Amino acid sequence: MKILLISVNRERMPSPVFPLGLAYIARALKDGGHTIEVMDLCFSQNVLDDLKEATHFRPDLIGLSLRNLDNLTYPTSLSYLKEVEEVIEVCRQSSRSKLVIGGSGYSLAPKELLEHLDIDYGIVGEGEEILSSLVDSLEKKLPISPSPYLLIKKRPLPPLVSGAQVSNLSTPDRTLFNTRCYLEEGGMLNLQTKRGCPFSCIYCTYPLLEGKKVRLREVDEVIEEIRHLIQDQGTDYIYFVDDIFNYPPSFAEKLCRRIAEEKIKIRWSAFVNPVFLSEDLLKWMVEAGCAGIEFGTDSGSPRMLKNYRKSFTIEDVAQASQLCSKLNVNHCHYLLFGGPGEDEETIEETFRLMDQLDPTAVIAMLGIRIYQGTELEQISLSQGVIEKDTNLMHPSFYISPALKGRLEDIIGERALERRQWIVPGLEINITQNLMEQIRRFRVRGPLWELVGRMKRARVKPLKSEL
Ligand code: B12
Ligand code: SF4
Repeated sequence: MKILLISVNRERMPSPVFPLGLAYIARALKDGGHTIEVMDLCFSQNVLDDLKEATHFRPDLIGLSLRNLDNLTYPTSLSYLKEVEEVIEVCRQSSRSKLVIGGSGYSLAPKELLEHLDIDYGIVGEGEEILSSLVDSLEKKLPISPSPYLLIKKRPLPPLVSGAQVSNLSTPDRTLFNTRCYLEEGGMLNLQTKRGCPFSCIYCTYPLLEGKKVRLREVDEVIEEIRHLIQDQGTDYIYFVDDIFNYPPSFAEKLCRRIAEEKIKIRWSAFVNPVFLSEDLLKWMVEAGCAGIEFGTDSGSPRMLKNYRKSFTIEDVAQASQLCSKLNVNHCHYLLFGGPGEDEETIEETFRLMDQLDPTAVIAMLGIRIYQGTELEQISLSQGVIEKDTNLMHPSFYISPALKGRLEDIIGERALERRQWIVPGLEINITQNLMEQIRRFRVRGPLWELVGRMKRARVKPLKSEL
């Protein structure tokens, strides 16, 4: 079968992100003997013309990958749905093929999106196996095998709890993509060593998307993929997209030892959970090229960590952050302000902890995006923040009633007094223009590392003219 795969994501903040999910889909379909073409819209100068040209391939099926629904940023929330609607419109005008949609953005509100976008098929969660089976049925003109993760237009929709999970993790196929653009304009390529997260933070979608059971790849395969990225794609920096890079810690250590022992020259960064970061593991990570660590810390208040059901304590955060400072590893704490129970006192505790730890950077998000199937959705319903029929494919944010109307001012004022704080929603130390200017200097890695350098050079925090 001839299949056109389209990555609709054009977001360039905080950097353009290689569509790894679609590269996995490409691998599965190619392995099934199908002919694939890819249209990645991220760097397209003229989306309509490029899409029309792509359909000259006369595909039998068009697969759309929807990574992001919106930018998760309050109060400057931006939904990408309009862009998706335009892409679908052009596909319909220039081709008669059926449309199938998948991706993390799609999987977070699948029924609503299937209806809203009027698409033929939707696949929830990991698409490799279900899409391959759908394509086989369509090609052989056989009845489509039912699956709880496959939504079909005008058919009764199955009840959904979480997304599909594949039984075997394979290797993505990046050959049909322009990886160089991502390396040059995004400063890195990406790689996945495992899927799944066993924890239950109240707002988080990751266990819904990837499941609660951690599925590990073979270390040999990951090493081979890293070598391929270096030798064939010219990569010198990667981002491990795993929900938690250092869980289980034994796997992370095994992988880092191999990278170090085989003297593979690569720099990388990843999401890290503070509770599983021992000094030994961090030393191996540094030996293996770790250049930056991102902690999903959320808060510096013990009460808020409990409310969010985090798997670690303030002491774990302090210990892990101090370890990074001791071993000179750039590290950044991601914070969420305004969750259930947040008040001025818990905010104060968080600023105090960050001042004490003095990390390379702090990234603060205001409000928490509410998603279907999370505990935060239940809390929001019970507190009347959303209604039973609120359509969560559009962004809705939870903001603690104690801070309504004041959160932006409280955080903005304090963040501006601190050099290493980045607040995307208030455009403090981050704007698209600034990021793109910096990338012109071929900077590698996440740009928060640069804020740390600015801090050392004593540059004042930047606030854009809003
Ligand atoms: C790593 C990560 C990042 C890193 C990326 C670094 C890098 N260079 O890769 C960073 C921190 C930079 C980042 C930034 C952002 N991210 Co992010 N990120 C993730 C994360 C944890 C993993 C993404 C990933 O690579 N997964 C691995 C691949 C293999 O999986 P996948 O893409 O889902 O693909 C599978 C399926 O979705 C499906 N599939 C995919 N395409 C298709 C197509 C078809 C046809 C089918 C059938 C199936 C299918 O099959 C694939 C293979 O199994 C996810 C959460 C998660 N656990 O998924 C959030 C996530 C994707 N991010 C999200 C968002 C919003 C963002 C930002 C907008 C946030 C911000 N304001 O900065 C930016 C956008 C960046 C950009 N330019 O697009 C949201 C998207 C949903 C939403 N709310 O809109 C997610 C889901 C997190 C969340 N809150 O729920 N992100
Ligand atoms: S925030 Fe991190 S630890 Fe918590 S559920 Fe999400 S991925 Fe897992």
